[in-house]
Amino acid sequence: MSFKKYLKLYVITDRRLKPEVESVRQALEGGATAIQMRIKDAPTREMYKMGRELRKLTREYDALFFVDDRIDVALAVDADGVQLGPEDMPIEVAKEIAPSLLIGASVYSLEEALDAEAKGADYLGAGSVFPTKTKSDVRVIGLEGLRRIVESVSIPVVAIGGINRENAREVLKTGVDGIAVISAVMGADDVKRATEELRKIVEEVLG
Ligand code: TZP
Ligand code: MG
Repeated sequence: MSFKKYLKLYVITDRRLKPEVESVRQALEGGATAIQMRIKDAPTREMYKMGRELRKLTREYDALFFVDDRIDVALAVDADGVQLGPEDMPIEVAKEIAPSLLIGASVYSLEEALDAEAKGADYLGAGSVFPTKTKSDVRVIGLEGLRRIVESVSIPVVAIGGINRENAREVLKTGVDGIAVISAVMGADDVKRATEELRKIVEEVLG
């Protein structure tokens, strides 16, 4: 699957930590292979405008671009894909509406992972691997929970939740295709450098 190699360092925006455009540029400079625009509670027009800018930037750096939750915004800005959780548009409906988009499913258990794969998800965002302050009320599945998911599905898996440069190696060794991070990159003083460090670890383990 040709998009798989772009999942290895998947960086997600968080405007509570950094404004999107400059932080995404720095993450791309540092070697992010995919960017997800994650904005909760902003007017649709604002998301659309930001999505257009980030789409342009990700093209310049040959990175994939995903939009969280919003299939309409993903389509409007010509994103590569959309990330859908259990409360978002059902995967099978999203595939019908937007056959051109990659569908990433956010899953928090083995059961949800198998269900998302059966419904046609193109890849999984599986977590939360470790406790995280970034998203409230997430279930922590641990490295074992993650490993079970990786072993049970045949679509690519990106690990998410509490991943940083201290624990990235052990996460990558579970057999995932990539790691997704918010605070390890967006919470760093130097976004480019934090991304570079993670990319180095990813290259060491995944090649
Ligand atoms: N989904 C599961 S955990 C999480 C999301 C969006 C938050 C990840 O953020 P961080 O800062 O990398 O732990
Ligand atoms: Mg969602």
